[in-house]
Order: sequence, then structure tokens, then C-alpha cells
Amino acid sequence: MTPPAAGGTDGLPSVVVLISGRGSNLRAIVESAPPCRIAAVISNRPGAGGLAFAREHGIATEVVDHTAWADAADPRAAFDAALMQAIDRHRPALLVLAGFMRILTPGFVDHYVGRMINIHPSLLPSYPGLHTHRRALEDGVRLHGCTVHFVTSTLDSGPIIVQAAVPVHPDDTEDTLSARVLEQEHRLYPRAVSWFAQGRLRIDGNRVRLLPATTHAPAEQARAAALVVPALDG
Ligand code: NHR
Ligand code: GAR
Repeated sequence: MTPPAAGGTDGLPSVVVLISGRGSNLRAIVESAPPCRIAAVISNRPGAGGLAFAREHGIATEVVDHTAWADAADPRAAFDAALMQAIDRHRPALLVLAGFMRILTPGFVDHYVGRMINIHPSLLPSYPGLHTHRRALEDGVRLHGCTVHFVTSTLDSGPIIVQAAVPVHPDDTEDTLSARVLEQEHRLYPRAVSWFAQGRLRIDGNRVRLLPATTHAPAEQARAAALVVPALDG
């Protein structure tokens, strides 16, 4: 049974982040102080740089190493089952894939449908899968970018939440192009996580609607009604 999407002890929705590597998107999310609680960071690779960052920030970490299930009858299903157990202990309202590099089985995806998001380094539906920057350069496209989307069992094709496009320059290499895209990833992903945490995303078929921000709390309303001089940055 799926545990109900629980709020954290502090009333904020809990989020679990899955990573495989450096974790710069994880860092961008954590440093944006979103209205949620990052309950845990889970990696399928023991050496992932993002684990060290999480530990330094007092976030629980866990490794579910996919290579441990290599000899199972169905390695992907066995890994996904173990991963699901590790995640559900934290009862997340949202599961965030941040540079997570294992394709997930339909059973896993179904379990988190509507509450699992991914950031992909291309303007989907162009370039699903791997090596997106190399393929974009090979094709000579003028625009490239990144996409935050809900995850469905068809790879990189779930409902799109937000995208950013960047120009491709004539002298670009995979490194320069991926750096330009990554800068946008770091702007987009924290916002998408916040929108979800605020309950502002509605899936409508293949489309995602962003509901307007509402200010409920009286204190917030008072702030909204105030004229603030000088204007608050950010
Ligand atoms: N799983 C499903 N079912 N649907 C999606 O949309 C998913 C997903 C799992 C991961 C991220 C994705 C990306 O943004 C993601 C989206 C890994 C691969 C891959 O081929 C492809 C896409 C994505 C992540 N992985 C290899 C595999 O055999 C392993 C590669 C490696 O370990 O380096 O799983 O691009
Ligand atoms: C990011 O560019 C992300 O979009 C991409 O991997 C990088 C992870 O960087 N994701 C994929 O390619 C998924 N297949 P990070 O670990 O520094 O966040």
C-alpha cells in the first residue's frame, strides 16, 4: 500500500530527491529554500558528489546501489523494489529525479504517478534519452534547452511543467553547451519544486496548468497589502 502523501513534522510537504552524480540540481533546490522539507537524498551510486553535499546540509542520505541486484532474476524490478522501500520510509509528497540515471520500471512509475518529476537536458520532445547535447550539436539545431516534466512510464515524455531555451553558438562544444543549459536547469528546477509544494500544478491530459499563487495566511496578506520601501529584492 502507498502511504498517504504526508506533510513533514513541520507541516511542510516532504520531498525525496534521487541522484546519481554531482548533484548540482539538488544543490540549487536546497539553496532556494523551497516550501517543502527535503527528507532524504538517495543515490544509486555510492560515490555521487551530491551525497556529500546533502550530508553537509544535515539531510538524510542513502545509497541503493543498482549493481547489487545484477544477478537477480529481474535486476531492474529488484532494484526498483528496494528503491521504492527506501523512498517510502520517508512518505514523500513528491519524488524529484535530479540527474538520476536509471530508467525506472512501469510498476515503480505507477506507484509515484502525479508526484514524481524529472529534469531533462533538452527541449522535449526533442532528444529524449542520453547524450542530448552531443546529439543537438550533431543536428545543428539553433535552440536547445531543458525541461522539467512529470514522469510517466514512457521515457522522457510525461506532462511538461516548464522549459527554458538557450541559443546554440557556432563554436559550442558539448561542455560549453551543457554549461549554458545547466545554468537554466538551476533556475527552473527550484521553481518547479516550489510550484508543486504550493499545490499549484494541475495535470490536464498531457498539459500542466500552473495555478496562480494564492496568499492565505493573514500575515502574508498583510505583507501583500503593504507598500515596502525600498522594494524587496528577489
Ligand atoms: N524512468 C521512466 N520510466 N520514465 C522517465 O521519463 C525517466 C525514467 C528514469 C530516469 C531521467 C532520464 C533523463 O532525464 C529519467 C526519466 C537515464 C536514462 C538511461 O538510459 C535515460 C533517461 C533518463 C535517465 N539510463 C541507462 C539505463 O540503462 C543507464 C545509464 C547510466 O547508468 O549511465 O537505465 O534523461
Ligand atoms: C543534469 O544536466 C540533468 O539534466 C541531467 O544530468 C545532469 C545532472 O547534473 N539528467 C540527465 O541526463 C538524466 N538522464 P547534476 O547531478 O549536477 O544535477
